[in-house]
Amino acid sequence: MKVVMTGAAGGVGTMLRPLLRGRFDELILSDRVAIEDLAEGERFEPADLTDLAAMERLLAGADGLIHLGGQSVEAPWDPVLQANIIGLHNSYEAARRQGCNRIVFATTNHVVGFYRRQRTIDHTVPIRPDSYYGVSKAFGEALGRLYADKHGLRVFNIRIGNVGERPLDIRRLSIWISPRDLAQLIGIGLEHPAIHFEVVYGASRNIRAWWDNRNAERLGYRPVDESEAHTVVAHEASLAAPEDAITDQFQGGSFCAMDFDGDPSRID
Ligand code: 15L
Repeated sequence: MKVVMTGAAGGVGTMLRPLLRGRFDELILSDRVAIEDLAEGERFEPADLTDLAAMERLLAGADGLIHLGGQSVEAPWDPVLQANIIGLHNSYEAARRQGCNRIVFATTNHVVGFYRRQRTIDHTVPIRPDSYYGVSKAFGEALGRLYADKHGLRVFNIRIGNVGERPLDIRRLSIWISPRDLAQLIGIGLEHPAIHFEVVYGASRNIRAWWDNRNAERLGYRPVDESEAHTVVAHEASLAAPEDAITDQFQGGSFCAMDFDGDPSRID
């Protein structure tokens, strides 16, 4: 299997590389920024998501795409538009034209960020984006549905919480995913024979989870890491930087509070 990873120079890509290396016949790392420290079994090909022809060259002969590329936090509209709307359309269209049939799309918890922390939500709830970034990832999920239903691509959307070696604060105890659990989910997305279009949450075994992730479990996901092992450090971090009154009500945290001038009492 020849697999391409976009956004491979970013934080998540860098954590995943050692875990995915050697797992496929070929792993091609792509980004706008060059990757110099290539290991055996890795190859680098530059590509800009906003350049359809470059994306087609990148995906020629590929069987799978792990799409981490694009804007990964909130930003003004134009960079979000370029990377996550135009760039994502280019990625899907290039995949379709080149016969790259499997897409693992790194979407985000910010697609559903305005759900309250008391709620447990699954992959079927209506979207509640908390930012332009969250809206753009919701668009990405919808575009994936179109390419699955209309063009037969197999699309696996991972609504990632927060990836890291450990949860950074109390909020992240509910949404954290370790790099190896994320690598496991990506493997399911690329290899599970029965995927048409799926949405799962990218979370480890977190007992404080806000997400019912039975859809991932149904597909074979068995997370091995649990956030509870890191509670002391996470609490210390949150004590040092307490959340404001909007941030601490909603699952999306500070993404909800940015530019907020709404009425929280109307958000059920
Ligand atoms: C995300 O989607 C971001 O990519 C990441 O940097 C974190 O901010 C994360 O969400 C989060 O919600 O903590």
